[in-house]
Amino acid sequence: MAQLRKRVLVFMQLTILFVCAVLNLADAQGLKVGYYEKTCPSVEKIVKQATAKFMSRAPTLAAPLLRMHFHDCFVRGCDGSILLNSTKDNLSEKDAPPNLSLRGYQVIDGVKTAVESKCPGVVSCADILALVARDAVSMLKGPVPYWKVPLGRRDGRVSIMQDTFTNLPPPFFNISQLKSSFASKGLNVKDLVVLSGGHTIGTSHCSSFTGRLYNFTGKGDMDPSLDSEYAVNLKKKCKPSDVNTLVEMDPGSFKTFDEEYYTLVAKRRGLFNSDAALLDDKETGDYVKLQATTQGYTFFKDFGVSMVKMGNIGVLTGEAGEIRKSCAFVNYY
Ligand code: HEM
Ligand SMILES: *[C@@H]1O[C@H](CO)[C@@H](O)[C@H](O)[C@H]1NC(C)=O
Ligand SMILES: *[C@@H]1O[C@H](CO)[C@@H](O)[C@H](O)[C@H]1NC(C)=O
Ligand SMILES: *[C@@H]1O[C@H](CO)[C@@H](O)[C@H](O)[C@H]1NC(C)=O
Ligand SMILES: *[C@@H]1O[C@H](CO)[C@@H](O)[C@H](O)[C@H]1NC(C)=O
Ligand SMILES: CC(=O)N[C@H]1CO[C@H](CO)[C@@H](O)[C@@H]1O
Repeated sequence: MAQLRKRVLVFMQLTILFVCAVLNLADAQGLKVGYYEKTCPSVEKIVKQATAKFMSRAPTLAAPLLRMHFHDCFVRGCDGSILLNSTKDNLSEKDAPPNLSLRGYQVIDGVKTAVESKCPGVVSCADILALVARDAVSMLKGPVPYWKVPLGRRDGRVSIMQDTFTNLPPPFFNISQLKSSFASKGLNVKDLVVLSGGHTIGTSHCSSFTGRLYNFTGKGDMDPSLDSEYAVNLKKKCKPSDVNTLVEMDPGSFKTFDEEYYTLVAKRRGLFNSDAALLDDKETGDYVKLQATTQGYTFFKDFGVSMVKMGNIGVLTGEAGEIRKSCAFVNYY
């Protein structure tokens, strides 16, 4: 009897150890909601108020701010490296061609200043960017997704322009290239189709997709996977070598965070090859079709889940990195 009790006890201890190990693993990144509870309890309020000020003046900033967080996370992890300015020796991520349409750095700097005035040297720029991306989206008109942002990221000290070429998926990627790009960041096929839904807001330069309209295979042709009526409209807006014109990615509702993106992709009206490619895989294709209909609509909830996963990519925690004083520059010691 005593032996049985002992065995049960050992079993329970092992179980507890195992559960702790699993929890620990899940928490290995160390980010948590409310991370600044003791050190800067009002941080979320300050960020929200400061972001709201910018958003009330320029609501279209939500799209580039969301995209900025994506670009930060895919290059060297979510460490604020996208925010660093070039130095005399190094060109930084900011100055890479894929940044062409990134804007809103002044929002991050403004929010950082507001946070610093209350809690100097405590909150990282990487965390501020993650919060601003969420807040800017949640301030758009209409129903919007909302998610809790785990915090505790530290800022990196390195930003190299070339890193963007190898880490950011370009708009001409096909489905297998997209899947492996996301997999290399620890994101799965569902995250790919869900996060692509970010293209429900914002605008694109013609140059990101004119390859589909003119000379697609070098025979003066157009991408056959693009709806021809839509292609005619796009050709009216974008001449072959146009690099300046902006078009709405989700025409008619590019300011609204809705499921229209999936409706368009399902109708072969996705703007980039990477959008259209979502129809070339069973899992992503099924998801597109499901979100395009009202039954089974889970986009908002899914988006929050995948944003949290994206926000965990390669984060610096603990003693790694630093808390930048100014988001555009590493600290000077
Ligand atoms: C799946 C791979 C992706 C590719 C290939 C891609 C590519 C692009 C390209 C080429 C643009 C237009 C840039 C321009 O010409 O101005 C763009 C815009 C945008 N992307 Fe993506 N993207 C991807 C994933 C994402 C993700 C994960 C998000 C966020 C969750 C995102 C959010 C946005 C937003 C909001 C814009 C509009 C920006 C603006 O209005 O300035 N994209 N994307
Ligand atoms: C840092 O870069 C941003 C955006 O490229 C620019 O607007 C700003 O003036 C730069 N700051 C300094 C001090 O050079
Ligand atoms: C500058 O570039 C070098 C080599 O690419 C890199 O090792 C260094 O960390 C970079 N410095 C910054 C501040 O990004
Ligand atoms: C995607 O592109 C790569 C590289 O060009 C190619 O090897 C692969 O076969 C393509 N996959 C699909 C599904 O088209
Ligand atoms: C189309 O592409 C082919 C092959 O790259 C090139 O030889 C031709 O000049 C291009 N035509 C136009 C109109 O750009
Ligand atoms: C906002 C910003 O920093 N844009 C830069 C993007 O990169 C180009 C060079 O490719 C710079 O000229 C822009 O200033």
